[in-house]
Amino acid sequence: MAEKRNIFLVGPMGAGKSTIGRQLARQLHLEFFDSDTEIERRTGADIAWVFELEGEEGFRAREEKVIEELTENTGIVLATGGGSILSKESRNRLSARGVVVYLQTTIDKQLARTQRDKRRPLIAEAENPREVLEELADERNALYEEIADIIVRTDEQSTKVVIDQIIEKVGI
Ligand code: SKM
Repeated sequence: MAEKRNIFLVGPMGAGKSTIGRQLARQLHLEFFDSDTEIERRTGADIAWVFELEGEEGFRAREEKVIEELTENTGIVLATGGGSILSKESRNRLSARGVVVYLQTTIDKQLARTQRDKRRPLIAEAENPREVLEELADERNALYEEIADIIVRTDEQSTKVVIDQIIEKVGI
């Protein structure tokens, strides 16, 4: 890359942001961050525990702060939490400070990838996780689209093919 740009991955839980982000960063020799991991590192607690102790509101405040700080870097790949785009400030920062890649997938894939995951308290306890994911999609898909520079589907292709598409579309 001529100038070190940032790549920010947005999309719902289970879209593959962390897995794809880590490999994409390795391939491009960029540093990788994951906002959920960063919150866990700073609090010393897993995401489910942060939700339990501080509620979703407390978690969102932490998430906004982490996005604010991480997006100040240059030359990073950042996998964002699925709900990080709920914050207008975070949407503005992501749009302004890097190329935003929206990873799209199906509800079926999300369900398969998020089973028994300590980082997904919003669906872990739900009686009907599919319904929750559908509601979240209704509420959030327009927000992902609003800030996306590039949209890539992750449900029908391998991680390698997704990464090749991102690299091609970003024009790195
Ligand atoms: O940030 C975590 C947390 O479980 C909340 C979330 C969401 O709201 O979609 C997604 C995860 O990445």
